Amino acid sequence: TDSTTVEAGGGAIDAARRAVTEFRSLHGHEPQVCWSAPGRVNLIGEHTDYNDGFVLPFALPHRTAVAATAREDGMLRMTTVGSDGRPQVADPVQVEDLRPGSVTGWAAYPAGVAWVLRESGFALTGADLVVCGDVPTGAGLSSSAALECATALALLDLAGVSVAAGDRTGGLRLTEIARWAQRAENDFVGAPTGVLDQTASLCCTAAHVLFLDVRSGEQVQVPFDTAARELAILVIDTKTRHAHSESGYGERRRGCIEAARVLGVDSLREVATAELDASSARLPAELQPLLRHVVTENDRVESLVRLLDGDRLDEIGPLLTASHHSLRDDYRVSCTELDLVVDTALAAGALGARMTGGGFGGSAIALIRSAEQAEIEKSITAAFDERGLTHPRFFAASPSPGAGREDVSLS
Ligand code: GAF
Repeated sequence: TDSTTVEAGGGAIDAARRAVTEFRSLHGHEPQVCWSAPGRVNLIGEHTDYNDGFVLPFALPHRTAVAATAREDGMLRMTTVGSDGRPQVADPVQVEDLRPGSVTGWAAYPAGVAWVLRESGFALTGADLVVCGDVPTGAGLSSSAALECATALALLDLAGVSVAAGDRTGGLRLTEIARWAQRAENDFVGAPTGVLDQTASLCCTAAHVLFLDVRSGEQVQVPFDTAARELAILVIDTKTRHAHSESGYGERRRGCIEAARVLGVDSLREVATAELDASSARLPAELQPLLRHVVTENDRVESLVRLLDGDRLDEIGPLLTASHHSLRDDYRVSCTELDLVVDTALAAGALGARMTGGGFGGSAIALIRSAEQAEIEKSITAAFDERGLTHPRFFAASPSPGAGREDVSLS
């Protein structure tokens, strides 16, 4: 089998056109609204979001679109249509009957969003939703956040909340919507994730990475133009997801909460670099590496932003690699496949490489010279071959627009 190079995502128009077309053929009429939202990669700042720290994601060109029409009977009907064209219809459910755990599988994400919005006081009268998209699933590229965010925006639009592109949305800030989408994932689906993925999906803009300070909510759009330097971010999906990924994530998160408790701070974000050694000495041995990762990772995000501000994008590679080593050795959320991608990419000429997202499988990114993309992909595929591992999937990604409303007449 050959290594797979997937096309960069078809983008907003493709996902939306498919969702609108499928909606029409399933329901026999036009949808009232269609919204789409992207997946993301995180350039740096991993496992810092739930420690109130810094993250630096950008949106992928791959998107999930939700075409929707309001219903009057309180019923939520959800259908997803995969690239094979086959619709998967979830069991219809009354919005007022939604409870955490009452919907499972892919439909738990849109149902969870409907539940949160209703709990937050929005009058939802039911809806027909049709979901289409091309964000790779199970690859650590935030397909769930894309689905949550597109659903939230579509349901709010149907509820008459004016939601426009940009940061102010008829009194609703995108950051507020991100918190609801996160709550859907935390409390309805039951995954204890931070707010990185939802904020990225909603607030990222084309040609920028998004600096987010989770504690203050401050956001800065930082220009990130790899093409101008003949560089690229190569995304490598290892197509693996280790069974303990969810329990491992929860354990790390609980470890950070415990470390903050012992140190008497609200979050590990409060520990300054200069206090690292003294603070570490007050922790039990097993919590010390967690603290070290969080403090040094926040530092790396700030250093990387300083390099970008100074127009020194070609110098960020070592920070990416240092982040990977910290996640591998201190935070211990990497795995054989991710380490193999990173080591092989670096040996083949990448300027820097790291796992991205939660870890325990999923995807890595590498900063590469564009001209070397094919060679680097070949080396990684050969390394996987040698170990009898499934071939990874590759694509080069540049920062793409965040969530937005689609024209339903476009198809
Ligand atoms: C996952 C989570 F969803 C994010 O909130 C974040 O914690 C990330 O892992 C690690 O940085 O994507």
